[in-house]
Amino acid sequence: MKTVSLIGAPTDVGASVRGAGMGPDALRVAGLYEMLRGHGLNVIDHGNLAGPPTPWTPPTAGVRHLEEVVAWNRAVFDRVAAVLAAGQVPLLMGGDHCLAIGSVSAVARHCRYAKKKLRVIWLDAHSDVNNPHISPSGNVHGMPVSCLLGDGPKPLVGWSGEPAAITPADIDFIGIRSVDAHEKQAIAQLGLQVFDMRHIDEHGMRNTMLEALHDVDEDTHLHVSFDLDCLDPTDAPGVGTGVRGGPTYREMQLCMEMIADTGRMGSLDVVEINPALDVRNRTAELAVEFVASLFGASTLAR
Ligand code: 6HN
Ligand code: MN
Ligand code: MN
Ligand code: MN
Repeated sequence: MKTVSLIGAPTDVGASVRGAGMGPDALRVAGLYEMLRGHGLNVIDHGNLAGPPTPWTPPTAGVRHLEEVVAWNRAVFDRVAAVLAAGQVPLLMGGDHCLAIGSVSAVARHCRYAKKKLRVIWLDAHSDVNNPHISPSGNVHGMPVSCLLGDGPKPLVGWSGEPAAITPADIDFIGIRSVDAHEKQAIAQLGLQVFDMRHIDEHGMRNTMLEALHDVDEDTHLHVSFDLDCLDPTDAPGVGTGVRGGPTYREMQLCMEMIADTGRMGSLDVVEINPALDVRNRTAELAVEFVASLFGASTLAR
């Protein structure tokens, strides 16, 4: 039986809006553990990782809270690596999206040893491909993809044991609708596969996901990095950087179901839930519904 390991990382260190640090408990209150158990999975809740408080200082050399971001990601990296080594599926409960640096780096290292092909699906309103030279905010939750591609603040690069944890061909973005001016250039230069909302409008979620998943095979480890602001803020108000015009509830469910159908999801981040901005824990409850679908809880037996 598959074992899913829940790892809480209660921090908003990579953001400028406070509150994402309460995400892990919001997911627990919404019944994440019980839902996974109910679907026949073994579940271990490892509790919350520890790390420094967020200092709320302005950016230095284009980056905010670098030292603290490194400390939190180090804790995430170590725990995700241990969970993968034990043959379990790590489910990182953020926290803000900067934590994907630690989790995806650990997954990339694991895939190299296990001789697996890593594919990353980035579900987000944002492309998160800023770096300190181009970021308008200095917030590291807008930079994780660059760090993973080998272009970020030095202390956040190279953790997988290679100069870059992933190559541009290894990652597909779904739901994007907020891209900063210099990020647009980076996307074009790197040739990143960005399925933005315009693409989903024109081709539908089904065709979009067929394209995004086309090269997933039995040797693939699929990592899903799920930023809750991918959803429309009317459905998911509890996020710090919401952008209107997201996929509908059913489009998002189809996206999750098609990922589940591959049978290759080996690790997952659930990030950017901000309970301080939420309405009666609606966003965490929605996250639990979508995670259920990612683990195969479709309407009919298939
Ligand atoms: N997130 N592009 C903006 C920035 O500050 O770099 C927003 C980033 C949001 C990041 O939601 O994970
Ligand atoms: Mn993000
Ligand atoms: Mn986002
Ligand atoms: Mn692709």
